[in-house]
Amino acid sequence: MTPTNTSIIHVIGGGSIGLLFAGRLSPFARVHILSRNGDSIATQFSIESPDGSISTYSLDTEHNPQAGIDWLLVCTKSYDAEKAVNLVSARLSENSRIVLLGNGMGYQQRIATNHPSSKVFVASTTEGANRPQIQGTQPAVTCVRHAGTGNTTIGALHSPPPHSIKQDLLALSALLNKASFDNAISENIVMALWRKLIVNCGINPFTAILNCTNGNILRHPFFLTRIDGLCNELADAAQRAGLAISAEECKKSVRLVAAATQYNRSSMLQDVTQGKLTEIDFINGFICQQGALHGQDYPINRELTTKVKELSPMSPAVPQG
Ligand code: KPL
Repeated sequence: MTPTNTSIIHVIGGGSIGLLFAGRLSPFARVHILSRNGDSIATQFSIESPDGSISTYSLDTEHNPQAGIDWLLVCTKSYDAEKAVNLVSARLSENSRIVLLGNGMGYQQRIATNHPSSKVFVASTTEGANRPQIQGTQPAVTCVRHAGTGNTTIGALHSPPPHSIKQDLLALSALLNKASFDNAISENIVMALWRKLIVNCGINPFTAILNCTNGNILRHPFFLTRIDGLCNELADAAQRAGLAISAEECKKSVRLVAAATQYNRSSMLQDVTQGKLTEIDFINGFICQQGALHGQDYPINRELTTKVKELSPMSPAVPQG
């Protein structure tokens, strides 16, 4: 069944990425946005494309807010994802597909374990979206800026995926194509998540600590004196998880993405400047947790985690395992 006409997509997490996906999917599927307490909310917002054109979207509340959920797109911050899925757990069944579209690692497997009867998918995206900081009177309609076109890798957390899950992945990919999201299906989404995690570990904390855009970290002594050691630690952690990647490859990916997104303010820098909790526990903090499982200390990841935590409000305790 394609998620186009008969299915409904519920998007939980109304941040920039959530609204970007909700808006762009809405001409091709029925889309509802769920609030932080799980209620369906009517939402009007506009999306400014990278070419400057603006599209406006108006999504209604759902008619039957108790009905089962077909597709749940979880676009919250990593530390809110488990809570968000739990909020609607009474509406989930063996027919539900949960798609986790967030940064970092650690929570995806816990959600799959805690919701064994639902099908759990992961979407790792490099689409860049933010809310423009507007001085003075705020506009009546929320505006999301689609800052940079990226690509989205999707995959299932079930290994090996049964036939029905492969069909779901094809359907999801077809829907993303319709909405012009460049995407690919990965047979090994966990390794794809690791690759994205390595990039986030090498960019996000530096931008937050140095208060600069992604490209500007590349010349900074704080970055230059740590990147080799950091990449040794990242390669070690990734290799222990089964990803054959060298420290040199980690460094190349970090440098490449930082240069390609040089004018971006990373999600972590945005969180720090807006006084929000960061996702550090699910990025460099996750690497430290992985090290602890193997009796391995990763001092540079530990230092970056500590420094970022000093910049943002207290993080809630992260469940281990
Ligand atoms: O994913 C990102 C983020 O900001 O979280 C990068 C790739 C670093 C782009 O800014």
